[in-house]
Amino acid sequence: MSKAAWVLLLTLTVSVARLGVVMIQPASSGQAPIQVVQVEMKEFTFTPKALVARPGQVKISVVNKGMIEHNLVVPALRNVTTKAVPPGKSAALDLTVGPGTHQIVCDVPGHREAGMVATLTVR
Ligand SMILES: [Cu+2]
Repeated sequence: MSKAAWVLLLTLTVSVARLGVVMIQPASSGQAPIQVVQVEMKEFTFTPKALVARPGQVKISVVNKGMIEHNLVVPALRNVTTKAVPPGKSAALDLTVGPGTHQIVCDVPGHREAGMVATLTVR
């Protein structure tokens, strides 16, 4: 391939990548969000404790590796929450987030107090 063709190909690839970022905007329902953040829960922690995402649509995919039920709640986002996740099960939470640091908690009674908190930093 000639050098000019490579440059053209590279330019096209960059354009497509930029389009992909723009398409984070919710175009239609049922479309898969671009960012997926994986989180594990157990007694009494989230792993990782510091999540990072870009502004826009984020899917938090959470698995319960503990022995009892947990959930994942974002109090600052109108308490958007997974349902109670039984041991060994997983759940997902679709969010649209802006820049900032949002606290994440498990709101099963006593769990937040026991340290079951994390942060989602959007930047
Ligand atoms: Cu919990």
